[in-house]
Amino acid sequence: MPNDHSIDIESVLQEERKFPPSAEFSRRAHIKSMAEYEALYRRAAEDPEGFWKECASELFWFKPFSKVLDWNFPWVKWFVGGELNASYNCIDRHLAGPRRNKAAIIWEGEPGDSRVLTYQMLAGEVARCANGLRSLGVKAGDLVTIYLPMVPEAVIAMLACARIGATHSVVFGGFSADALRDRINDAEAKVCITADGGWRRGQIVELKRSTDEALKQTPSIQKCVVLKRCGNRVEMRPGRDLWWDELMGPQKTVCDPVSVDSEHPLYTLYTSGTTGKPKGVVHSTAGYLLHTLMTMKWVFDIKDEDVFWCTADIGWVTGHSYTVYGPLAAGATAVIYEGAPNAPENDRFWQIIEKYRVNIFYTAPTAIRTFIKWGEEWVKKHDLSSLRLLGSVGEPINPEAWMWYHKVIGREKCPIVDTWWQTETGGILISPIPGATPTKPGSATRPLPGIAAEVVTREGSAVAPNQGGFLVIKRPWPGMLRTIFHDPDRYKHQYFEQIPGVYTTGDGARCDDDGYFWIMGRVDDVINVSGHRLGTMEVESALVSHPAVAEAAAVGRPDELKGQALMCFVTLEGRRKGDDRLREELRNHVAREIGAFAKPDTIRFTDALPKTRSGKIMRRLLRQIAAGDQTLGDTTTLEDLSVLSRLREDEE
Ligand code: 7RM
Repeated sequence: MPNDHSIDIESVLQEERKFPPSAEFSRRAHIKSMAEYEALYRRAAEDPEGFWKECASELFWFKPFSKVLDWNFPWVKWFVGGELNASYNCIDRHLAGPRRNKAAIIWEGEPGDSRVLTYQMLAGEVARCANGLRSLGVKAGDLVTIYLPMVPEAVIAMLACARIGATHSVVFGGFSADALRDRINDAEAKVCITADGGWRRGQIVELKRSTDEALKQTPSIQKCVVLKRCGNRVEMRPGRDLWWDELMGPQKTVCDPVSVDSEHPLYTLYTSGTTGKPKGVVHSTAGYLLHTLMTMKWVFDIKDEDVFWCTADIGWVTGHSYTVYGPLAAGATAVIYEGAPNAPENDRFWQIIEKYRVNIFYTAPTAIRTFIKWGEEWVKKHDLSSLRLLGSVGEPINPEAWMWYHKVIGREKCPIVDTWWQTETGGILISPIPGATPTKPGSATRPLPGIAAEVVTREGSAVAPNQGGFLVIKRPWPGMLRTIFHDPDRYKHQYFEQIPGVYTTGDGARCDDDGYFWIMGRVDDVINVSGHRLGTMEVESALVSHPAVAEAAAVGRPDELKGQALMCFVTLEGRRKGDDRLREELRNHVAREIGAFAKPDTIRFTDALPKTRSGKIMRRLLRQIAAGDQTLGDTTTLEDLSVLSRLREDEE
């Protein structure tokens, strides 16, 4: 007898709209039709190793691999015995042809300064930096922490590490001294690269000051390289601190790339930590690079003439994969912007798109919801006609935000790729193929070729269409993480022992009759109301579909009667103020959209929600606030600490 508790999350929201790509887009796309996608998917499913072997010929190898896959559950090796260099693949191989003088990076500083680096120029800068690091004693296998603003030197430093076989650990420039210290110590980094400061909303973020604080307790650090960006006064400690310009300036502009093993750790990156202690996700060289390169073609349909802009910070995996490694491996032109979207005014992004005639724009739902709040007039001031493709990443994009993105930014002409992936997956796993897949607002649609995604019960058996469950990946893929730095047990336990035999993503999802995936939120965040297990996404989506609501977060609060009561934190559109009438209206609205059982017990209006630096709502903190906890655990990943105290002051 099928047991009821095999259904782990109920799905309660329906979305019927469907948007096929235009014939014009499909005709020019790398993948032109669903038939073509299906054939590729089938080919990869039937012969994964043959498929990935063929893909791997897109990389430049110093030594060919002898075996495609070595899968010793849960430990994986891809392209066994092969040797290559990531910086060679991202730079040198483009120098022999017409890409030599093409812009690799178009950089825009917040104050309005800008820089363009061609592939040739990038080659010289990376070589200089690689030689500079070498002169400090950095060699293959060493770890380098990079704590920089969004400046070209961040990319240069990453590629320079890759060039000499050092493993980089980028720490987001908005992190505090304590967060930086912990990450340096976990990585046991030898060198730290930072800047005097970075620009953010017209203010200087004093990075060197935080670094000094952090380096008081980091025994592994031998040298600290300091880039001059803002010109603010900094202290330089003799013997430890060196100016970037003085170190790199005199270096040679050529540097032989170190040939590393396919599995050599290219980088470690600490995850955003919405659930607690940060962990260092380790990525390989060959598999990771291949994954980012293939997805640039499949998902972003990248062409040589495109200007590609991913707005993510380099301190987030999205910046690693889709500002640095993916675009550069593909020989593309990537835009990098240093500052805030509202500096000096709310239209900065649209101004940048117009200025550089950006073709492909990739951002996060949290940003889109902010733009909606700011109003269309900021968009209307600019010519966005260069855009041909839009992307979203980081959270489920609720259908309301999707439609706004489609109409206002995409002028109903651009396909939207809602790309589902994680720090751990290295690159995109589930996403529309823009020239093929008819999109449905709110769905990341279908898995990419080679990705065996499925929705299953806690026991690991597939659930029926439209039933919620755990999103898992059943076969290894090249871009997957290889381990957690210094913590292989955690790698094994967290990802491979939750559900037997598969990679557990930690997300809840459902798959509809067309095989489209709908991400319902983190399974840790699932709310259990009177025996109904609800994903956060669907309740939040229902709230945001009300015209007064800009953003919402749903959490469970312990309740004697129901087990959990449904509590929702809501921010409103524009300057609207919340009152009891609106509160009632919103509760009824959710009941109408989902059902009476999902009617929120409490709605709390707030001017902001606690988010990670990459814009994810930290429901863990809201849950704790809802439960009246006084201690909130790790808050180092929180974007704006003051949000928390404001939320508490608001308590009724
Ligand atoms: C790239 C990134 C991963 C988590 C993931 C999801 C959520 C990301 C989407 C999404 C729904 C999406 N890495 N997530 N993309 N949920 N639709 N398109 O975000 O490690 O920082 O976060 O983010 O919960 O597990 S991450």
